[in-house]
Amino acid sequence: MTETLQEIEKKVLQGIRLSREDGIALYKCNDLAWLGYLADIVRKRISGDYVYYNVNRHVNLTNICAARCKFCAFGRDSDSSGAYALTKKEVLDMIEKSAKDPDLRNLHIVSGLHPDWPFEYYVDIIRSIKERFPKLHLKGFTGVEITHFAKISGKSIRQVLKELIDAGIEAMPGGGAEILSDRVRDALCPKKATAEEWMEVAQTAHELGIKTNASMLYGHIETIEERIDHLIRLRDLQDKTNGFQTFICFPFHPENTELESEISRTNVWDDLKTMAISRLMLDNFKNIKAYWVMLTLPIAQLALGFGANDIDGTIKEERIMHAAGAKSSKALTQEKLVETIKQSGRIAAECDCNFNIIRLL
Ligand code: V47
Repeated sequence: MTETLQEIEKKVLQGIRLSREDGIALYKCNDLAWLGYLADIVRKRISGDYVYYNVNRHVNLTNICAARCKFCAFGRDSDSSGAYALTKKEVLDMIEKSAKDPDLRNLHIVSGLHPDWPFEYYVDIIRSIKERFPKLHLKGFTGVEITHFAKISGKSIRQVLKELIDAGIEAMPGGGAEILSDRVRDALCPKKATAEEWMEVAQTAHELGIKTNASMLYGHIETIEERIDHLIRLRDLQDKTNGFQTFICFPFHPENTELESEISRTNVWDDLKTMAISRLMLDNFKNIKAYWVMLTLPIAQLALGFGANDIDGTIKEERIMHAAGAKSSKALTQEKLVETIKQSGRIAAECDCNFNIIRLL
């Protein structure tokens, strides 16, 4: 092992924060077992032996999207085949069906940036869901959607967030962060929130008392340095606000995207390395998610040994990653999730969208 890596190991064992150079050195290291060993030490120290999961349903209100990011296979123009936009009745009926399952607790609401819907439509939908299903916890709208709502309504980000919180939003998902670099965003997703805007939404939400998630979409045109800078930017904001709940790595899935002919799916080595390095760099995040939808269940289970302590939820019907060729199933039973966690020797902790524990298994 090189001297640099030995120094990094010492720092980790002593609980000393890793630098940008350390992060880059970790990416250059191919001793995957060692990376997992270090990440697992930090995982145990920060979050113990619980692995969080939730019984949830994904709600994607529309796939019609004004941004049309190059990495996305879900978004459509309004006149393209497969485009859809749900009415309030359709949304409520869909949730009604899912809510027949008495264990359903959380809704995860992420959608395209519909070019014609007014902000009031979203507020009305959230208020109506909360009125009809008061026991469901609502995690909704990425920083990109919030920025879009501010633009179409002429309101400030703070005002948009206040209205959504007042309507029933209790936490926010981590999507839309992609890579927090203007170079990458200008090339892949120039029509949506800039890195600065995404960060402003997260900070404002935290100031208003709402917890949010954070993510990183990797394995496309970004450099290793940009991945590490992304993690450090999130870590810096977390130092200020402590408002991030969990961090999710999204390995880029190229199928049916504009990048399909140029870029292939990340390999499992990169996925596990990125999981471990995220755990090591984000020393002020309590939770790191192994999103089984993207990783597939066996690799998500393995990632529990590489720093992860959150495995997401039952989902019911996943659309965004499956549009891009995800090979996992579109839903899981609670039993399967619990079994997957327990096989790793850890304790399954069912939680709501704010990581409040509902029960331990
Ligand atoms: O912002 C889109 C990613 C995100 C692709 O907070 C892709 O717990 C890989 O926010 N390959 C939206 N990734 C989904 C999202 C989410 C999902 C699950 C859990 C949570 C959470 C949040 O999906 C987008 C983008 O980063 N994405 N297309 C793709 N082809």
